[in-house]
Amino acid sequence: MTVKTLTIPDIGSDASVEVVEVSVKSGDVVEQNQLLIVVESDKASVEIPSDFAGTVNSVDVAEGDFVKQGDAFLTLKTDTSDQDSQADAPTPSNEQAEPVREATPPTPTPSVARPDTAPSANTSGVVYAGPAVRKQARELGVDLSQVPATGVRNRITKEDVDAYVRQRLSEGAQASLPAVPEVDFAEFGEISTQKLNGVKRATAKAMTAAWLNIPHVTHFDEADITELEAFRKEKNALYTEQGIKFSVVPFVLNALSRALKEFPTFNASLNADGESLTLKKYLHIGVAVDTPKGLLVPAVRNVDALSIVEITRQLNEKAGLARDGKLPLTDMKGATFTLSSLGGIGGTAFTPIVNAPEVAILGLSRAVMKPRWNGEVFEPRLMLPLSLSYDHRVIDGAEAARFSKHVVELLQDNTCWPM
Ligand code: CAO
Repeated sequence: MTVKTLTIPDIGSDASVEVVEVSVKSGDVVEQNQLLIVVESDKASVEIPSDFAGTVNSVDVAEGDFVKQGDAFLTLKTDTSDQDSQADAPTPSNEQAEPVREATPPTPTPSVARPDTAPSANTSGVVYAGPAVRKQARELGVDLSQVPATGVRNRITKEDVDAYVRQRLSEGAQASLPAVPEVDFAEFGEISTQKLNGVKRATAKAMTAAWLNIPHVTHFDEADITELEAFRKEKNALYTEQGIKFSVVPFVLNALSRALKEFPTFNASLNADGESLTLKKYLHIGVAVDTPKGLLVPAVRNVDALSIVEITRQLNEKAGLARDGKLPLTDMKGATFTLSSLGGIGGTAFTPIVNAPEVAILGLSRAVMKPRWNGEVFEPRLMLPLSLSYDHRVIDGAEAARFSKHVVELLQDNTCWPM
């Protein structure tokens, strides 16, 4: 039995380097090539394995110490004679001392899965990983004992940590979103495939995010727009020569701008901490436009400062650009509330999805004549269906009912349209 003093080999640097990991303690039985300590310069980590098999007699460095080439760091009791050792031991070669990302690994304990088996979580409790990997794991909050190792002799590599994080994330996503069954439709008849264009893909992404993040409630209401309809027709006749034709939409935009001033939480966004709102003092209302490529939502800016004629002009211009595929991206940014009108097409009500990070959206369906009881008789009145979807984290049902009622009242008041 001889006691050998192990010294720091050539680590490619004359400067002192820090001991960042001591993997053995006095009394440990180590095998040849088993990792003893790891040192780290500002450029790389170097793992220093044992040149011999034996029992650790003393560890003469601790984490945080600084060492340089030639410094003694450990003594080892070994059966190998000096002669044998010269023949058997890997001389402190460049290969070992060379800075490595994942250098020569230690021999695994028998309970650790062999690298040629499928990677599985480490059940031995012994984790073999270099400091860079440990740092990465600390930053990502990863428990290295859970990471299946694929490195040489069961060392955990950076790629192993990445793969583990990816797997956990996908498991998490799957856990919160059960998969829809995949069906081979061709089994049941002829099919064809249609690729979704960019607009539809972007809409799908935004709608999924909004649907998953926002607890939606939709509040339904009706506005009696009989008087407004008469007013609109009258104005249409007056403005025909100027080439302007009003639909109900600009009137609703104006009514909304006034209602949003009264109810600022509808013109807000919930902050990422979920504990505060950003209230916007500007009123840019996005208007959903049906285009050949899909749904685009240009914003009509500062609606509160615009007349009905100006709103109509802006809306026509932006809807035209959207339909021609020429709407600048900037025109689709910055909306604080959205209006989606399906009134020109049909339907009695729908449940629009809030355009996050906005907190509410108003849907319009087709106005129809309905019999309304006036206290004495039924009267034919033109009723406009409103569908107000809102983020229930921000807006209470009663608040939504009040907001909706206020919009209805504004639409029924024909005295204050700024033409
Ligand atoms: N009730 C009855 N008639 C209505 C109406 C309503 N609520 N809204 C519009 N109309 C009438 C208009 O007066 C017009 O009639 P005329 O042809 O007799 O003049 C006709 O329907 C077509 O109107 P329009 O849709 O062309 O114009 P608009 O100003 O009402 O709407 C716009 C503009 C951009 C909102 C609309 O064209 C559009 O693209 N709507 C689709 C929005 C959409 O896809 N939403 C779904 C998004 S998912 O939430």
